[in-house]
Amino acid sequence: MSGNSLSSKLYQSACEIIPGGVNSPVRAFRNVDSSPFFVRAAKGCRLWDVDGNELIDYVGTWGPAILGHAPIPVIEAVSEAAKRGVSFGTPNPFEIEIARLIVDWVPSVEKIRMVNSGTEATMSAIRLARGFTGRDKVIKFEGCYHGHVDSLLVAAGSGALTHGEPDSAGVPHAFATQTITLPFNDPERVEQAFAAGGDDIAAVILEPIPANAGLFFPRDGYLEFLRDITARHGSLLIFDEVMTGFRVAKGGAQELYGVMPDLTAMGKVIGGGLPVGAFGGRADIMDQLAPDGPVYQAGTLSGNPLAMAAGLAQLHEMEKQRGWQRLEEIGTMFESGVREAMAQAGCDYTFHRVGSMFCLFFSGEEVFNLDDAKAAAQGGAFKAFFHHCLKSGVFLAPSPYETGFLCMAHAEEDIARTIGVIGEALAASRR
Ligand code: KE4
Repeated sequence: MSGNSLSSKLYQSACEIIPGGVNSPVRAFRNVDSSPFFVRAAKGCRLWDVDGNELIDYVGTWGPAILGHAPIPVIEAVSEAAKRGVSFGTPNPFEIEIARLIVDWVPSVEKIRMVNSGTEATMSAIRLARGFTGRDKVIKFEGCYHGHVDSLLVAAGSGALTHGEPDSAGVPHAFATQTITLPFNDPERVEQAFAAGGDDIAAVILEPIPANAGLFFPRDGYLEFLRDITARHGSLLIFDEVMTGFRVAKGGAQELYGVMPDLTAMGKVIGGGLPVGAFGGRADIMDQLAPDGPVYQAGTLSGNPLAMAAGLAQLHEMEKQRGWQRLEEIGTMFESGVREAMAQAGCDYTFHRVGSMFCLFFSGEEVFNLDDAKAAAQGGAFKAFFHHCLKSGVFLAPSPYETGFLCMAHAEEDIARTIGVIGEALAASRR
């Protein structure tokens, strides 16, 4: 972005009154030593910035835009709902409809409560797990990001990792002592933690497919191991499916791997781009929530009719278009193109994909945890790659510690053009 662009002028103004000029740190482009462009409009798989530049978008507003931007069914549903009022502060029929859909689609969910962000979803699930078990400690994994919940901003991924602050200031030491942070994909360390204090571990929370330190996968049997050890110790297993939910499969990662958590945090796709999160799971646990139970949790705009209408329209459209099958077709095409470009560039790269989620590590070494991902992110190759792609009209997440998203609006010609740009960027990074 040139210094005299409108985006740069807007960013200067933003920095005067908004911390870092952004309302969420990852948008600041700090990890790629740049500053953000401002978007005027988005449609399908494209963004247009305020200077008129057109970009093929693989950030997808960090996951919600699974149909692409401004899909007609969502726009129509929100417009219609808005004519009848935008918030009531009383229950509305949409809340039951989306709750029923989620209960039907997500294998382990018997009851659900809507909230307004992924952070609220994981925060509430943790409090509920502590209230249900009467225990305090929580196990999380290095590199997994669960939103900016005080007790989970420890060795966190995403923006915390991007900005090198995996342990945020402002979190009392007392909070952090209740969080046990372990490397992902290391069963022995989990066994040791439970041996040392299993009777005080309320829950184990994880992204079943970690996607906030780049994208990597649970080793064979790892999720089943976590399911077994938590059940044996009376601890709850919480899947944070804010990103994987309704994306890697209709029923999320728990459907893909056939492992049933006790609680699931959700968000992003279920809001159709509007502010929504949700948490749900076993009815006997969820019934501990106020007003029936002792665990308090609330929200002025939880179940907001516009957000519910947007989420319902998006989810129904995905089902109608057999979206998960189509996204696998698009993903397969994208992956074969990227792998061919990597081979032609003759470089050491590792490419991970599950469905419509992907990540390119700039290292030939396999990536199974945060340390591997950090090692792969060394050397600054990502920054040059990112900027080459952006200048060529392809917008990837501005950090090596994020995941890319394909959407239903990425057509063959978009993929072909993107692969050409990626090939040029990989070749340039070799020169
Ligand atoms: P929100 O509070 O941002 O809605 O959700 C937090 C969250 C929880 N769990 C997982 C697995 C997540 O990926 C997220 C948020 N994801 C980041 C992108 N890696 C949001 C982008 C941002 O922070 O601006």
